[in-house]
Amino acid sequence: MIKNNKKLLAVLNGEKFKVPPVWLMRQAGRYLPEYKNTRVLAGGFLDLCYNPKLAAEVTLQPLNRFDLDGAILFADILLIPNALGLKLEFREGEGPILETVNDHSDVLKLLKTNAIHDTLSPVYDAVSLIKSKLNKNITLIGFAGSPWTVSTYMIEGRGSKDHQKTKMFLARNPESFNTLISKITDATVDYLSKQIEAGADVIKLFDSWAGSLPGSLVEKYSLKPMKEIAERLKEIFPYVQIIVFPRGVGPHYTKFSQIKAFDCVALDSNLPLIWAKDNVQNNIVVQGNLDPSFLVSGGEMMIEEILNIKKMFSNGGHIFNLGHGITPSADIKNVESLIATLHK
Ligand code: 1CP
Repeated sequence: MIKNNKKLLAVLNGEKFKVPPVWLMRQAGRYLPEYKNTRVLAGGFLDLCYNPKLAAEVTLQPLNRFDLDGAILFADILLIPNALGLKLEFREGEGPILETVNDHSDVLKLLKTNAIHDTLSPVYDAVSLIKSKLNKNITLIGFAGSPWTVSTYMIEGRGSKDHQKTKMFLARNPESFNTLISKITDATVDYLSKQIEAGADVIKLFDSWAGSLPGSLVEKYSLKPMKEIAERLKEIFPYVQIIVFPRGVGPHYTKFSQIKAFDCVALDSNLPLIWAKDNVQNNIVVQGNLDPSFLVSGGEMMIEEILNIKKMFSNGGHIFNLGHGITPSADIKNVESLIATLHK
């Protein structure tokens, strides 16, 4: 076993600790006043993502406040579609608006994989800069969206609840849809390779909308493309650790925990803890899964939930985290209390 002074990385490599390492999905974000200031200074959300100095600054902001074991690169899953040639805009209060892919000719119009670096090189510079400033005990997490989740934004043009347009595209033009998934997969492998070369210790793949797929298609469109990305990355970088987050797939979680190329599965907040312990953690390190709403409400119930999660996963590999991203209305005092409760 490789002994590691980075606790989060050590858990991924099989070490056990009394207090699990902790980081929080979306830990840099609008609940922090210093984030809002830097975002204004940058000009807008995309300007912030493509400004290495400011992106590094916001990545480090939560670590200056809280005793966290991981730093996650500040960027967004929609930078890949942007780098493939689709116009992207973030309007205040409205979320992302992306130019859409509507048919086969739009899929063919996407730029070649090797062209993405023209747009994405500031992200790699941000990774190097963060690495140079980061305390040696903190694990640096790089990330990308999964091909399925990224495809939903490319087809819908924005966040959607039912992904009807994407499912229509998939059902009516399966070959074009498969070409789109391959294009995203290739671009993601290249993008993440550059993040690893620049210093990312761990890679997380966000499949935030995996739960929107019918059960019959979870394996084909959520699991398989992420497995391909993980296997191709590990061929080049055998030691890189990979966390996958197939949010909302319920009992399919077990299949993800059995894939050799994955090192950790991030659990959403819906899963019963005992089920996740027996059917997921039994096979692989787990991450999660406090409901982010507790960081808004706080109080005794939050403390109880944190202690339950910690206890349930205490015999196997566990990285403490939320079951989804922290919300803008989260209270900083509750984040402090979360960390203090874990360390007690
Ligand atoms: O300042 C702002 O107004 C923008 C809010 C914001 C932030 C802070 C967006 C827009 N993206 C981000 C950063 C981000 N996004 C990070 C790095 C920061 C960190 O974790 O500390 C990461 C890992 C993401 C990943 C991301 N972007 C996901 C996957 C995770 C998840 O939450 O499910 C998704 C789905 C996106 C798309 C996206 N970007 C931003 C928004 C509001 C959305 C969701 C759009 C929607 O579906 O409605």
